[in-house]
Amino acid sequence: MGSKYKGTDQHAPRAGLNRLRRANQKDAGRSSGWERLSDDDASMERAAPVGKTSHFAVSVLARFNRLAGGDTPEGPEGTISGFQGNLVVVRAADGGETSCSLRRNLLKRIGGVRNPLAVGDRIHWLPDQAVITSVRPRRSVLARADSHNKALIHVLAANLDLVLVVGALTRPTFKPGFIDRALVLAAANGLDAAVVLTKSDLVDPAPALATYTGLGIPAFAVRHDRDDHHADLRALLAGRTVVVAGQSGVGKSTLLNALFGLSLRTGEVDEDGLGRHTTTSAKSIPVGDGTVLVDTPGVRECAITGMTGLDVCLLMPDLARFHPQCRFADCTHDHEPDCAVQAAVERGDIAVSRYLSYRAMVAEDLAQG
Ligand SMILES: Nc1nc2c(ncn2[C@@H]2O[C@H](COP(=O)(O)OP(=O)(O)O)[C@@H](O)[C@H]2O)c(=O)[nH]1
Ligand SMILES: [Mg+2]
Ligand SMILES: [Zn+2]
Repeated sequence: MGSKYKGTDQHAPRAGLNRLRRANQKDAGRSSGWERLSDDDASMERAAPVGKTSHFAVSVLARFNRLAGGDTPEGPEGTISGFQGNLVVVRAADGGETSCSLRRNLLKRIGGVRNPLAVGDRIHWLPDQAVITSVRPRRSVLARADSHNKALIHVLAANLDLVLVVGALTRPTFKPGFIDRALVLAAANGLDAAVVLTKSDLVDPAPALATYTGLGIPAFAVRHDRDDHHADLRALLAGRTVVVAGQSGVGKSTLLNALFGLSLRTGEVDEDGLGRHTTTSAKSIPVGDGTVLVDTPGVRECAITGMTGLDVCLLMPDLARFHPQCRFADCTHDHEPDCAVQAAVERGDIAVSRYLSYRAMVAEDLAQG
C-alpha cells in the first residue's frame, strides 16, 4: 500500500477505511511518513500530556481582562518579551529590554495562576523603578491546561495573531498528527494558522500540501537550499505576532534564519549536552516588517488538553462539515452505524491522516476519563 500517499498527483490523499486499516498495521520496514501514520500517532499519545480541565480561550481571556482592568495606566507602554527568574523582561518602544517586577497590587489581582503574565502582554511600566504598573487587556491568548497540573491554565503567549505550524515531510518522519493537533489548538484559541512543510528536497510535498490547502489554510512547502515561497511567507507574517509550533528537528531555525536573516543555531539546539530538552522559557523576537516571533517550548508537543471529543471534531472543519449527517447526534465517528464522517473518509472527502489525528486526540482525552 501507500503508493497513493507518495503519489505525485495534486489531490489530497484518497483512501478508504480498508486502506486506513492497513495503514494502522505496523510495518516497520517503511520509511515514508504517510505510511507510518499509526506509529506516529502512538508516539504522540505517549508523549502528550492529557487532561480533562475545562478551558476555553474565551473564558481565559474574559477572566484576565476583568482582573487586569482597574489600575490607572502609569508610565509608558511596553511589551513582555520574556522572563528571567522571578523578573519579567519588558521591551520598550525603542527595543531596549529591562527586567522588572510587578507592582504589589497588580500582582495581587492577577496572581494565583500558573503565569500571571505571558510573553506578548502589553503593559505600562516605570522605567527608572523597573516596575510594571498595569496590564492592558489581551486580544488573544494561546492557552491550554498545564502539563503537570491539569487544574491550572497555562497561557503560552498573549496577543498572538497567527500560529505557524512547521512540520518536516521526513527526517524526522512526517507527523500529520502533530500538525493537526497544532491546528486544533489554534482553532480552540480563535487564532489563524498556516502550515509550512519542510525538507521538500527529500519528499514530494504535493499530497500533504493538498490536505492543508484543501482545508483553506495557507500552506507552503520549503527546502533549505532554495527560497521558494519565502516572499509569500514574509508577506503572510508581516505586521503579525506569530508563534512557531513545531517539534525538534523539523527545521524551524533553518527556516527562520532564511526568512529573516537570523543566526539561530541549527542542529541539536533544542537539547542540552545530555540529550535532554532544555527548558528555556518563552521569549519574543522582533524580526522586521512588524513581525514578532514568539518562541515557546510549550508548543513543542502541542498536546490537546481540556476538550471533549466533540470539541475536537467541531474544531476540525473537514470533519465538522459531515458530523451533522451522522445518524447519532453524539456520534464519535468510531464504531457507530451510518457515520457520515467515516463515509466521507471512505469516499476520500476527508484525508485519512486527518481522521487518524482526530481519533488519536480523542483517545487521549477519553483515556483520562
Ligand atoms: N534536507 C533538508 N534538511 C533540512 C531542511 N531544513 C532543515 N534541515 C536540517 O534539519 C536539521 C534540523 O534543523 P533545525 O533548523 O535545527 O530544526 P529545529 O529543531 O526545528 O529548529 C538540521 O540538520 C538542518 O540542517 C531541509 O529543507 N532539507
Ligand atoms: Mg531550532
Ligand atoms: Zn459519525
